[in-house]
Amino acid sequence: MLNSSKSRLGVIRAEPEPIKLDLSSTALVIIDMQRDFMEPGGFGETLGNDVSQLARAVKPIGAVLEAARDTGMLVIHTREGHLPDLSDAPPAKVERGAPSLRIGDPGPMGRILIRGEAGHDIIPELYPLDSEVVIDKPGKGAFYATELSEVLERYGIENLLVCGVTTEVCVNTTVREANDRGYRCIVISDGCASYFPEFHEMGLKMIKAQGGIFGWVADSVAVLEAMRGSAAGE
Ligand code: C5J
Repeated sequence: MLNSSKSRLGVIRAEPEPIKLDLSSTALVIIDMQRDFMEPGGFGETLGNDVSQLARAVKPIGAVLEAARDTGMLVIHTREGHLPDLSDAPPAKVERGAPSLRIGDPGPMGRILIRGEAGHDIIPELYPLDSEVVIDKPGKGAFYATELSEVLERYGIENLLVCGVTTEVCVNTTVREANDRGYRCIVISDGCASYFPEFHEMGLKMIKAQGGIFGWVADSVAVLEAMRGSAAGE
């Protein structure tokens, strides 16, 4: 059940400074925790990446997801992918680079990055409940060509706890889109990961620099403290 009527204030120990939030108008947004990015044989690996780099984000996300479910917070999962006929996949994206398999090609988890295929689905550890929102997106940002804005407006959401993969690509793009739309974004540092640890670090720095030019950064422990504290009425 969603806790939307009563405000529930929480303070998150974040950088560049602590942020006080009404957790009843806050959603958890989990970006692209799909087999295609996380497992061998998927889109991420076709690009030459070491997918084991992303595993570290699963546990912290799982802990925040459990707290969100316990406290009735709106949970939104996103999935990057394309229609089977590739009508929403720009040729400039499909033709880019020299991957071992291109978007739409058959791979060990079905067609690469295609909706409905096994590889496109979310990993079992973080699988959405039927009651949770799943946004399918053709791009890196979760607002472009999706219904995300309408969903957030419908639930009266003003703040986003953002995590997922990869830090500098889909997490950063979504946070920038959200920031321009007026949302306060708190990025969960250990709930994000990149194939390139140095991009992860820089991706987080870019968000919190200049007084938090795109948002705030906090680890999962700080986020959980605020969520659990507010649930206990502190
Ligand atoms: C990428 C994503 N890296 N979810 N997608 O292509 O970050």
